[in-house]
Amino acid sequence: MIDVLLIHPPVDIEPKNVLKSLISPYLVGYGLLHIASYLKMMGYKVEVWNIPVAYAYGYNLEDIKALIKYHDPKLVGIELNWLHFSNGSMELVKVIKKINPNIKIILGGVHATIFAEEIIKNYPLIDAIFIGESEATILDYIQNLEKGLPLTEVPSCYIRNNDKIILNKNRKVLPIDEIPPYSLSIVKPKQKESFNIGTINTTRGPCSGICPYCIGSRKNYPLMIGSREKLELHSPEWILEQLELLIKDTHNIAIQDYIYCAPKKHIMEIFNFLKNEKITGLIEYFNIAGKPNSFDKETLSLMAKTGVDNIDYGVETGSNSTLKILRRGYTAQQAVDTIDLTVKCGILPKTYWMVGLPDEKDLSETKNLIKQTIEKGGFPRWVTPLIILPGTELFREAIKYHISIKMNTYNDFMKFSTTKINKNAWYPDVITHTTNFMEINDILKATNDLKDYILSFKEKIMSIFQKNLQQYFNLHENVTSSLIMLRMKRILSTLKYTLF
Ligand code: B12
Ligand code: SF4
Repeated sequence: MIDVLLIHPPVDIEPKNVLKSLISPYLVGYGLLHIASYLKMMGYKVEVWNIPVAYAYGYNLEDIKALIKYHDPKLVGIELNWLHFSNGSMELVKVIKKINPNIKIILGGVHATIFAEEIIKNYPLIDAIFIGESEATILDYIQNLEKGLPLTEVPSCYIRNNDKIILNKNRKVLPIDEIPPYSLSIVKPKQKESFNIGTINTTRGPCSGICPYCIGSRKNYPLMIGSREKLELHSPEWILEQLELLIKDTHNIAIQDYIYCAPKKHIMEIFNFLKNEKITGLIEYFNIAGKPNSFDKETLSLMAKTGVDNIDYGVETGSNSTLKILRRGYTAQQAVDTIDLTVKCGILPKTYWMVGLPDEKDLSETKNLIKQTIEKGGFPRWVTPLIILPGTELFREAIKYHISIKMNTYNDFMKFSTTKINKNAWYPDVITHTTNFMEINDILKATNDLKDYILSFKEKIMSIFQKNLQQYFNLHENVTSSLIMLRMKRILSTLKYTLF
């Protein structure tokens, strides 16, 4: 018997549908893994299961039921962090309660947080939904459960108490460096290294930016998540400890949180520290998220010397007026300059683009910027329709932004879970809104049109990339030319068929 079973759920309870998921289902959120590490550190017996990977390895639903019966946990925590897991999570709840109605089932993660009240009201088998960060609060829940103390005293969560639903609005989070780093080896079944990216969580709390569509903006975060007052950063020592744990299982490392919004001084401190430790020689792929204009020459050069070999830049659009409406804090020209500088510093810049943005009439300015960034060595990675989540400023003030919201409820968003992938990349059911200039079909057409536009430069993108390779290899001795070319070709070959 174990104490806690933490589950990364399937998109669909039927194993045969695992390959048909609209958005890739295999990745476990590190939030769940930090919770697992913390509970283990506090002496609890914990298992983490990745059901989509189990399905891909040939497990069936009966195997999953057998697993639950065998472990007979007191508590099951289901990760509902991303919108495409909503259907599978709810199905899984039914399966578990049928095996043993006494097992407590709790949910948490960003998507569960956004729709917490609606979910707990409509799904009576769920015992509690946790809001925002949950290491400290889950510990309270288990301890109260064991001691027979009232669960309604657990902070930051909706609790079902007999027929009533109670929200305890108090907050409780751990001091940031007391959250233990996680190890990928905690997850079962074990994944092949090529699938494993060890993502380091360097920050918690709201970003300093105010992009109206982002749940992390300092305007949206307090209303939607609210776990911390301001952006907090892990210390360089903690980050090194996390990195050392991750490279036991993978040589692919990423930082995808709001580090790019942290003050330069902190970013420099972290990378200087890692560079001196020389650990980065063991890394083959080191990816980081960024926004145009967020890193200067000194920072980029230091990152490159520390092993960072590619940066994901959310450029989003080439329209200066839309960039202003979205309060992105850079112009189209600054985006070009950022790409140029990144290449010169020996890092590969990948660019991300969005469609369906407020006040965007046609995409000629975006096409123009895509072309300019390609010429400087930018590698277009993703084109995706904007998803407007309930609670964000764009959602709350839709009229001001000339937007008409089409998806409001948890059930509406379940379409991200039930829609199957198709060859034409045509998904009208998951477009969340229309704009003053674009209906649903226009957003889809424009997305596909941008992808075709990018692919018309395929040869040019690869030849510029090849030209820049020498500069790149000088700094990244672990990356071989065949590996990197394969990676880049794969990006271009999947661009057309991936939407989110
Ligand atoms: C880092 C990140 C990623 C990384 C994740 C790496 C990893 N292994 O986790 C990468 C780049 C891979 C990623 C991918 C995607 N992401 Co993302 N990501 C983020 C980001 C920017 C930061 C997360 C973070 O660092 N938070 C700090 C950590 C520690 O907190 P946390 O993850 O929320 O975990 C805490 C709580 O949520 C809770 N919790 C989590 N799980 C559980 C489980 C239980 C049982 C309980 C009780 C509690 C609990 O406790 C945790 C610890 O305190 C968030 C924005 C945000 N602010 O959340 C978007 C965000 C979560 N991502 C989002 C999206 C849409 C995606 C993608 C679908 C994008 C795409 N088109 O592919 C994919 C889906 C990934 C998948 N599974 O297939 C959306 C989710 C919106 C939604 N409602 O679903 C967000 C909110 C961004 C946004 N649009 O504003 N993402
Ligand atoms: S800068 Fe990035 S993280 Fe910050 S509010 Fe804007 S999109 Fe969100």
